[in-house]
Amino acid sequence: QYSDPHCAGGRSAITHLFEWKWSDIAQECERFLGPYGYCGVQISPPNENRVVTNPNRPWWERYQPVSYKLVTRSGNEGQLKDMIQRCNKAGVRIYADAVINHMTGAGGTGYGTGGSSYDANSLNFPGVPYGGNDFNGGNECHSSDGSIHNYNNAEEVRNCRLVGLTDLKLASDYVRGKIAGYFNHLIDLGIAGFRVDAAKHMWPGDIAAVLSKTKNLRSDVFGGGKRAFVFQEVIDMGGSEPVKGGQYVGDGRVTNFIFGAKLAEIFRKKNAMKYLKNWGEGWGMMRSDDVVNFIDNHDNQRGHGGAGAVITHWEPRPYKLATAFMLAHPYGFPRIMSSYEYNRADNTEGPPHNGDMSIKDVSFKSDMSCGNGWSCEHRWRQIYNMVAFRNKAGGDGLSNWWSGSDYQIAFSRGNKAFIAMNLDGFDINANLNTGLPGGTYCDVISGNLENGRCTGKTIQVGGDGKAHINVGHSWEDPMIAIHIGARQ
Ligand code: AAO
Repeated sequence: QYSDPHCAGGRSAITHLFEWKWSDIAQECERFLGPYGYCGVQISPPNENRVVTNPNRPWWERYQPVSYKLVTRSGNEGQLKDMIQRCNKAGVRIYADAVINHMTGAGGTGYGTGGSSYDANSLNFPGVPYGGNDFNGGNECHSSDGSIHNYNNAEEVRNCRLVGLTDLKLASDYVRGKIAGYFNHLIDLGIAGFRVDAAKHMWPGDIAAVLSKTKNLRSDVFGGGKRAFVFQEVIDMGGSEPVKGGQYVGDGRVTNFIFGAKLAEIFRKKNAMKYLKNWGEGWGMMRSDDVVNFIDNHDNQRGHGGAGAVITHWEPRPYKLATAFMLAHPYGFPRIMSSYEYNRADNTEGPPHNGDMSIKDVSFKSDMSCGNGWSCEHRWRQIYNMVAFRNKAGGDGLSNWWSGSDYQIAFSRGNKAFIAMNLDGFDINANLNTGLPGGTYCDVISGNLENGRCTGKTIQVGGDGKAHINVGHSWEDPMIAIHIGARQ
């Protein structure tokens, strides 16, 4: 019911434009995401948050709600509304990061980004309004100081404070109504769904109760009777913690944290690539329709939120390979992280900003990559062309699996697309079955199809579907990928 992302026209991947301004996202939908086939965007939390000044405006202040007014560093309600409208028009869906488990951190009083006051000592949030009765306290939480310490105790994880953040009482009908009201406001603006932050820290039944109070999506945009797309942040590394991702699949999809951690081992050559043959459910991961997959996210790329040693944009060679594998493989629904550059010794640093701390515009270079401190992984050719690859592959399954050695693999997606990767110490030079109809295809890793010509390598597929595949082990991007949408 909540697991359909509502992609328009055969699109199949989303990107997280972390901390982007709404006005920049609107333009990005029109000039890039729509034309290059992205399904949608996860946006940073759109609701009012605490203004943190020490450290000065860290990225994580947006995970400390003050009210559900739609005013943040990314923009105000008018700008949000305009962005959602323009993106929907460009065929690109918007999903809000929904911080509903808690309000701001305990202690402290002040004002939020929308001018609402808060007093986290007396649990007073007049901008909603929430008061003392709307939070879990000593009756519900039995840890020594009201915060979560023991992840092996499910009650503590759900009823106590996550890193000291005041814990909303989602068992209360009033609180459920306020959250559903916030969701319905966003649904009225044309949003397609929600990333539910800290879902591990809420009871699945409470999330279900909130969702049951939400309206259908706008029928003028999505058609009648459609429910919001819901993907819940549950860090489940398969260890001993009692809270498991699988407990949440009744409420929508779940973020699949093991995915990036396992692929990091492979693309750092700590586990052979040939074992990817049965990647997906065969590796003990959740059902394909229950997951959102990603190589890294805004937390684990900067050492927050656990979940192992992932590969990030700071290591472009393995990152492009891992991302290409994620997009080429049929398992699950992929999300591409789009980051900004930050001082890696200081993992609190917020987005690129101007002197007055307002967020800097995203700027662009002639090769379509970004400037002004924005990394824009979603604009890397090796990544956006693999989004097109995935869209073209559609519902076709994995076929023609080949592994030449531990770190050389190739496979096709039915008769639509084919990829080969090489992390071994010698080249791939093999005659492989691509599954594709005969023709001259552009390798979309090394170039594009422009005015009917390939700007990078070309690959000749014979009438029998076979092609000579060469992938050099020392190439900057040791892979080739071809699909029926890029033929000379
Ligand atoms: C800030 C300050 C705090 C201050 C607080 C309140 O940094 O010092 O106390 O304000 O004033 C973000 C930041 C936080 C920030 C917060 C609010 O990351 O630093 O706190 O905004 O401004 C857990 C949750 C998960 C959460 C993650 C960060 O389960 O939901 O922590 N992620 C989301 C967001 C995130 C945000 C919040 C939630 C809050 O994506 O950006 O926080 O809205 C284990 C557990 C995980 C747990 C981690 C925490 O992980 O399994 O559930 O995540 O611990 O470290 C191995 C294990 C792995 C384990 C890991 C670490 O890898 O396999 O399971 O070790 O122990």
